[in-house]
Amino acid sequence: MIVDLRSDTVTRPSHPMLEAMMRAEVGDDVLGDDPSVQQLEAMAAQLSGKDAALFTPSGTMANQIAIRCWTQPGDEVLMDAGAHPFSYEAGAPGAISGVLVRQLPAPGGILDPDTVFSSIRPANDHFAPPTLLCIENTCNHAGGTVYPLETLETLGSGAAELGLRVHLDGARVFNACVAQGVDLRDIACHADSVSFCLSKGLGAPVGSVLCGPKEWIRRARRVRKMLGGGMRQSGYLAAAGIYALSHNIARLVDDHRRARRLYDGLTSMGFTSTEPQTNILYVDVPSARVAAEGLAARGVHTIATGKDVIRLVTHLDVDDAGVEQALSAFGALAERT
Ligand code: TLP
Repeated sequence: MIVDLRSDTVTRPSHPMLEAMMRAEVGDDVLGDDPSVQQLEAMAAQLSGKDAALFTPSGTMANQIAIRCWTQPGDEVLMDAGAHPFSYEAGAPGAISGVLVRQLPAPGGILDPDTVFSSIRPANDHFAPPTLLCIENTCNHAGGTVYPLETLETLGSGAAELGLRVHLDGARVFNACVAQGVDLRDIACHADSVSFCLSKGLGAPVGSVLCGPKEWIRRARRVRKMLGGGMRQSGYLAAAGIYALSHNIARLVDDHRRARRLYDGLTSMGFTSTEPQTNILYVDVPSARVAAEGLAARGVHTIATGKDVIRLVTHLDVDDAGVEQALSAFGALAERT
């Protein structure tokens, strides 16, 4: 059996999801008449507590539209140095929005409000004006870590006082919701805009949603068009998203439980790993490329994210048997090293 732990992006639509896609009523979303896309956007707005929402082809596009719509060229955008929009989006903030990214340290993936606010310089013609703070929840590069709600509150209210907008990259925000037992709106209320991915742990094949104020989303729609993200019968994809939001949120606890089982098994074999708060682990191995090849030979796919680190991500296509298979592949690796 193949156990694909490379990312939660690898999930395939289930049969019921495919059936929902086949039954979808569609129109032409660029012409504004796709009922399924409209339904998904209304659902996302309602879940996030924002006025409006926009269906995008990817989380990357959602983040970059947010940056573009909250800033002017020459502005400064603050984020964790390892944050996705800066570290994994191909230089897009500079290329698409002409902004400077101020990279902040974020131990454990969590920005410290004092660090953020003390890095903000007073208005002065020498300085790029800071206008946007990006927060990633859960934080991918730190191992799916979850922002405490009080920290989000402090960051959100402090940013507002200083005149900064807040965009929450919530690619995996539902993992945070489930881990904390809260609704999306309890997290999203601390940000001006929030994006979340349907194509990760929620199991849809494609798509993300960007949520925010009504007039701002109208502009975001235009920027999506500019970037080539206007889609036509995208209702088929939106139907997968509606299915995902209706059926696949609560079950994320299973992914968290399996990540914990992986952690317990790996640490008992002597491996060191980040302790999962949600569905991601970074495991230290002597040579990541060789380790990943050895695991793959046993049907366990992982990603070498550094010279001596591999990432494991649990998701709805990895069951308990898959986790045990992964642990025995690591067992064989431990014997070899
Ligand atoms: N992350 C991917 C890779 O790009 C690293 C993954 O496998 O984890 N924000 C966050 C926090 C993300 O982790 C990702 C994808 C995105 C945004 C972008 O989403 P997509 O892949 O839909 O553009």
